[in-house]
Amino acid sequence: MYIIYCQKINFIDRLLTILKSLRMKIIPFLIFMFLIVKSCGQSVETPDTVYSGNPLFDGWYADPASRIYNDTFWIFPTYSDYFHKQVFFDCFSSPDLVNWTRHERIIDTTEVQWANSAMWAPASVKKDDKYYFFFAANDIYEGDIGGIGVAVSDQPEGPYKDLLGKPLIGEIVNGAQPIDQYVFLDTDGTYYMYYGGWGRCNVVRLNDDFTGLIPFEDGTYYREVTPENYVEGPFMFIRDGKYYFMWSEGGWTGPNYQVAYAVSDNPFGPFERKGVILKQDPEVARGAGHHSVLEVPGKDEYYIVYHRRPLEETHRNHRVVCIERLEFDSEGNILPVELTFKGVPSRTLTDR
Ligand code: FUB
Repeated sequence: MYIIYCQKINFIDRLLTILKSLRMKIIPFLIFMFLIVKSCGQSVETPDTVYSGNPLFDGWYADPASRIYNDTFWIFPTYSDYFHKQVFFDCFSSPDLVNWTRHERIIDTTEVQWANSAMWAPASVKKDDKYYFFFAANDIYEGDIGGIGVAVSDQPEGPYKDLLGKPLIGEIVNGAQPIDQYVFLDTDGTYYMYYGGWGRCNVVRLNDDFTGLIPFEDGTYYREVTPENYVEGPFMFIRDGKYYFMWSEGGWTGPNYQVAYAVSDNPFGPFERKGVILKQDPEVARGAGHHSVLEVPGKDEYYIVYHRRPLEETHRNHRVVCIERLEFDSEGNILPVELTFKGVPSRTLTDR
């Protein structure tokens, strides 16, 4: 009897010790996981995770410029219809990449006197508490009026006022159609604008209030930086001190539109093409291209926002705006992006 009693006590003792040691391990582990999740600002993906879905919002939109302003995600796209109907811009905001609010007609051709149609491919920049909205208009050819314009507002959702009453760039230089501008802030505080269609890309330096250009050291205003296979839609960002230059190639009305990139140690290149990272998936969508990259400040967390053509659509302007994660390998190469219908997990910025 006494032996059985002792064995029981022993067993309970051992059980308690095991439970104690488990608690010692589990609690720090749970705290560690909690901190990881918190530092990422996003929830761990579980069966309950809410995803953005793709497309991100209803309507035919393309060429999405994406930004983070005041802990909110913003997308400024082209309204994708016949050129003569492209006489305004809407934009979209979201606190979490899932719920999007449409802000209608943030600027239109009644405000921009020199624009009559084909208002395309915005770029957005916040500077000194003002929001600048760069756009192209009129799909110009040699001798036409139009090109790249700039407008300003006190808030991201406008309304925007035409800053100049005329285009900022209204001529064709180095064979580049003045469209598809991207405004890039370099680490030394210089604002560069990359732009160009028709397979040619220029970079210019913007002056302080974005009312004009300033020359480079050699006195020239335009520098051609066209990489191999470039068509349009340039984009630039810096990661780990490297300049990632990206662009769209192929024809925007067709299935083979795609995004490629190059890396350099400076904003002027040379930009040697590294390869394609975004393209059609016959199971999901065609013509994936004209993107922008969203970087969550202070995190190594990137998203690619782009447009694509639903498989069942044949209309050349039927393009929709989508999002995916943009990821890198250990050497800094961008990994090929998978087109999805589920998009990315909900993510707020207030708990960054
Ligand atoms: O949306 C009009 C044009 O289509 C853009 O300027 C090009 O980049 C292409 O996406």
